[in-house]
Amino acid sequence: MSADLSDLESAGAARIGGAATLEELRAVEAEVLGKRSALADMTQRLRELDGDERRKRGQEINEIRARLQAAADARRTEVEEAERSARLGAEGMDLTEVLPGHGRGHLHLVTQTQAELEDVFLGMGFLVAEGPEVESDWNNFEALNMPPAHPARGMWDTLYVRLNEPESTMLRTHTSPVQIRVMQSQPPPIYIVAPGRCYRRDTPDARHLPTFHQIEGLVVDHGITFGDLAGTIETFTTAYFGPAIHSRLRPSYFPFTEPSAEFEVTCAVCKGEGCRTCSQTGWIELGGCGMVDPNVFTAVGIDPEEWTGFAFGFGIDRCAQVRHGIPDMRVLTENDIRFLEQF
Ligand code: 2U9
Repeated sequence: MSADLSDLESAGAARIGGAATLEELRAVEAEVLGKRSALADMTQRLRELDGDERRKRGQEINEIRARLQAAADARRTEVEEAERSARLGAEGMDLTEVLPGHGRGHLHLVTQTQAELEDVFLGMGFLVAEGPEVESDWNNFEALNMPPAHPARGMWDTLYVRLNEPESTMLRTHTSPVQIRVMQSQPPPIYIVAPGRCYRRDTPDARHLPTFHQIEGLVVDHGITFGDLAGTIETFTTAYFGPAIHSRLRPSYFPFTEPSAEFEVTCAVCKGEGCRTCSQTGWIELGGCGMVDPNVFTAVGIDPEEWTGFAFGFGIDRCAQVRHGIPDMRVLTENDIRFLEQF
């Protein structure tokens, strides 16, 4: 090939390769391959040559045109792809923004507390059981030794649901119906905790929420005693709050346990010294517990002469409040990011 054609081809290929946008490429194509290009001019001048030389040079020009056209087509594909990715990058939405693990967003303190409590009880050999938040009167009250119109029902201000007979269906006031369902569906031995959301017709204040979270435990086995209950409460307390925190029991009353007790833990604020939070007692009330009443066993078809058991219950929100020293529980429902970000 003659030197002028070879220079023309390499110059044209360099121009095509350097085109950065589709618009630039269109202009370069017209300049290198168009009617007013040097290549077109050379084609015009072929007629000045004669015979064999004209044929040979004409063939070379055609080959160069074909190679430059192929180079231009290949470059177009590259530039189109680059422009498309740039456009997608610019227009794309970052949907990962609120996913945990990206440094932004995390589980709510109450959810974290529930998971930690479940871990503690799983470590002690309990299983986690769950049930519905809309419950029957029988599961929520009657099976728990509270027949209709029993005065103890007044301990729970109940939100009823307009379904079936009036006052037969409700938002559960505690997670105890989960234990009723478990006892009806499997024989002892039973070692379970039931965490979940509960509802009461209450006015919110610093220590109460009308929608709150509870975790209740139930053990049914041969020869279970009040000593097993006290030991379980103490083991859980030190595992969750740390070795400086202990528990104690005081006599109380619940319709579904006999005997019943309230359990208190060392005040986390003053470590038992006595302060305003614990009214100078050094103790904070956390929940209730007791030996399962034989009437409850009879209601679910478990023989109270053969089996004994204990149960306990406490608020998950209250647990988070005690451990983190939160003065007013209402912040747990307000979704103020300045509060939530601290945990
Ligand atoms: C069955 C039998 C017995 C669970 C118990 C308590 C005492 C208790 C409350 C404390 C504060 C819940 O968060 S709270 O409102 N709980 O005092 N709960 S004994 O007794 C049961 C449960 C299920 C079948």
